[in-house]
Amino acid sequence: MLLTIKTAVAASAISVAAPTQAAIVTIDFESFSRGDRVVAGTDIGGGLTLDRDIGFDDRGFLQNPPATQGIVAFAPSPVNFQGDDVAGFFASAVDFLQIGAGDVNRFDTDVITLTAFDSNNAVVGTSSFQNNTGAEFLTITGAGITSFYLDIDDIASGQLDQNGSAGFDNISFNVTPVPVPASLPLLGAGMLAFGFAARRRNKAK
Ligand SMILES: [Ca+2]
Ligand SMILES: [Ca+2]
Ligand SMILES: [Ca+2]
Ligand SMILES: [Ca+2]
Repeated sequence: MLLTIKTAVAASAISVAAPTQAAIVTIDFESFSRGDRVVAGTDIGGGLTLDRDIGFDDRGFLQNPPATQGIVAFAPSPVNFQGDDVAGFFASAVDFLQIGAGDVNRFDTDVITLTAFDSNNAVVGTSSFQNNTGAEFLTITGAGITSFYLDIDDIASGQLDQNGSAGFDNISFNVTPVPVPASLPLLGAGMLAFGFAARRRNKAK
């Protein structure tokens, strides 16, 4: 009997430890051209969709390598053609998110904040910068990220302008390995408890 229990525990432990592949996805938009449009809700790579249409530019206004380079995406709005806020949604949770955002190292001062949320819309992490020198990388690490909001603002005439102007590029994320079904570790724990109970019964005899 005890042997059977041990075998079951060992089998479930092997299943838990089975290697699962992390999948790093990087989106640099180089397959697009200026003038292209991607409509809201399209999978732009790795199961990432955005809440609004995006356009692309390669004329340098939005480029500050390495954070943004080559073809750079932006979310045009009626107020600000050259890039406003954008939200993203992941088909599967990620535990690492990095986005390059900003524009060329002149013109205005940009205030850019990336916030990552879990499936309950709780904040997993934030990353932000303010500068007039160019695009930077925003990076968030944390389990269970299923969406993000990239808030792009400008400081114009000393006032924070909610209608920012900046692009985004080089989105990287790590799709969290699919966890082993919860029933397996639970089964193992259950078997262990059963085993202890059996041993206690044997001792009592
Ligand atoms: Ca690019
Ligand atoms: Ca700027
Ligand atoms: Ca904004
Ligand atoms: Ca700007």
